Order: sequence, then C-alpha cells, then structure tokens
Amino acid sequence: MFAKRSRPLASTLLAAFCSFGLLAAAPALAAGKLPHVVILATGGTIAGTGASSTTTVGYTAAKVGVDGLIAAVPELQKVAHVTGEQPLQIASENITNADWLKLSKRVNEVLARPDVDGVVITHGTDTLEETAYFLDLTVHSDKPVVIVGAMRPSTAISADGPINLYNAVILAGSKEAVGKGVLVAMNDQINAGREVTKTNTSTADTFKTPELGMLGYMQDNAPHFYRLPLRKHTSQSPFDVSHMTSLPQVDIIYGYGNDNRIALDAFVKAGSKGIIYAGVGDGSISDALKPALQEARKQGVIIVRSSRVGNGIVARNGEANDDKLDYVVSDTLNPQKARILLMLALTKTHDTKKIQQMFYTY
Ligand code: DAS
Repeated sequence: MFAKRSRPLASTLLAAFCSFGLLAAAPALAAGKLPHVVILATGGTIAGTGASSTTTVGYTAAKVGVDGLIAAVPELQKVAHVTGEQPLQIASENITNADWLKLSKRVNEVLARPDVDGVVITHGTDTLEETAYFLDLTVHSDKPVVIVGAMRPSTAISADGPINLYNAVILAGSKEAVGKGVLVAMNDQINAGREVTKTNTSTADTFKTPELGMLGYMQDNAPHFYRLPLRKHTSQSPFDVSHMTSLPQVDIIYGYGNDNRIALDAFVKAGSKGIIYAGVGDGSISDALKPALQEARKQGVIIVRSSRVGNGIVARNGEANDDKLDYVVSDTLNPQKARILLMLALTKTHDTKKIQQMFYTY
C-alpha cells in the first residue's frame, strides 16, 4: 500500500459526496459505462518506499505491488474499471532488452482483448523515456498506452505517484488519447513517447519535451490536447517483436574534449551491431575518433551520429560526410532513443539507406 495518507477534511467530504453521487466525480460517470483500464506495474519510485515521510532520495524503488498501487487511490474506481498485472518489479535502471520484449508482448496481448479500452504502465523514471519509445514502435494498437512514474516515493509528503496514476488512468480510458501513440502523463502534463525525456535528476516536473513541446495537459479529470505527434507510431509501425527473444546489440559512445577510441574499439570487439555516437555539437567527430568509426563501419557495424546536446536536428552531411562514410544521422532523436530505433531497424535491415529513412519516419 502507499503509506496511509491523512486525508484532509475537504477531500473526505468530497469523497463522501462522491460516494453518495452528490457530485459527478468525473466525466466518465456522466458518460455512463466506465472504461476498462489495465495497469501493468513494473516498479520504480511510484512503487517505492522511504524510511520516513521526508525521505525523497535514498528510498527503495519497486516495493509496492500493483494491488497496493490501485488500493491506495480509491478515486480510480470512480473513473475506470481498473484491473492490474505485475509483469516486472524493478528499478528501471535495471531494465533489459528482454524486459522490453516481454512488456511489449503483454501490452499487445492485453490491448487485443475487446473488453480492454486502454493500458497504463507504472514505471521507474530513469529509463521511462526509452520504454515509451520502444512501445511507441512495437505496440500495434490505436488504443491508449500511457506510461506513468513518480519522482517521490509513495511514503513521502506530497507524493506525486497517486495523482499521476489517477491522471494516467483517466487518460488511458479517454477517447481523446486514441491513436496518439504512447503517451507519458506526469505532473499534469501529456508528452509524446518519441520526444519526452527526463530533464532533472529529482524534481517532479522532470519529464519534458524541450523545444518541440508537450501535447497537452491533464486538468480537472480530463485530457486537454493542443498538439499531435507527427511521426508514425503504434499501428503504423512495421516493427513486430512479438516472436523475438533478443534484440541486436547496440551501444552508445559519448563524445567530449580529448576523447579517444578505447570504448568504441571495445564495443566493436564485443560484437556490437550498431553504435550510437552521442556527439559534441551537431554530432561532430574528433580526429582521434574518426578512424575508429570508419574501421567499425568497414567491419559492418552501423554508425548513427546523434548528439549529446539534447535538442535540434543532427544534419546529414553536416559535420561528417555521411554519404561517403555510409553513416546514419539520428534526426532529432537523443542517443538513448536513437539506440531504441536502431535496435529495431536492425531486426529488419542492415541497409543504411533504409535505416536512414526509418530515422526520418518514426
Ligand atoms: N531508480 C529509479 C527508477 O526506478 C527510481 C524512479 O525514479 O522511478 O527509474
């Protein structure tokens, strides 16, 4: 269970009124039949517990199970028929390719059920953005998939998990979220799975879509959309991993002043099929690294130039002659998201022209 929250009088009265139906608790009631939302719990801070109500770092993630998460937010019952599963119980820094394959398979199975209207995935925040993009590319349904986490453990004063979970369930059961791809609902904001990224190590407003912007807000028990994702996703994506048990090994190297080829050579020797270069600036490559990347490409490793900068387009043939070197550029994908797309691309092709087109499409 989330820690017992001392419910202020006002919300107790509200709860009492709602239970007697004196107040329309949420739009869904007014609409009649409640949507069926399945919560797939995977761990993280939203399921975390700390030593005291003032512990906001140094707590233990992935302690509370899905039944405890649901029971701790009784208001969920007023906005959806909620059922839960626990496919994982991990701190998300430990997520693996096998976990992503398992989760994607389960989400597709659950959404294929005609009685299910949407899915919420509770998740650690550290790799939430990678899971969001992986599912954006491998879930083949237009039904809503909403990923949610928390930055404070359930035991903390003003824990953000309960309200984030409540909003995520409303969003996943809404008709407005249909066909918009995987969404991340935290801190009253709705972001797209492709672009959202963690921007602060510890604050509740950490998930943002810098420059390109969030899609909308969760406010007053309802989603309010102002933008649409433009890149193809979910039912328009060609990546089918349902029968896979592993994914091609793709690794990331980081560019910096006075960098060298040691990490790259080690990855290539270990058998990486693809390398994401988190380059300085517009994906610029130092003279120390250039020969190593060219040698790797000649050995068949796919090279994607991304950027450590965090915003902007990595332009093809800008800081490197990509046509001549046969490199791919990541467009606007940050290195960790570019890795997700390259892993999936390599399940279909090693043709760099086709892979480049995928980076311009998804
Ligand atoms: N370790 C972090 C994780 O599980 C905790 C969190 O922020 O959710 O991603």
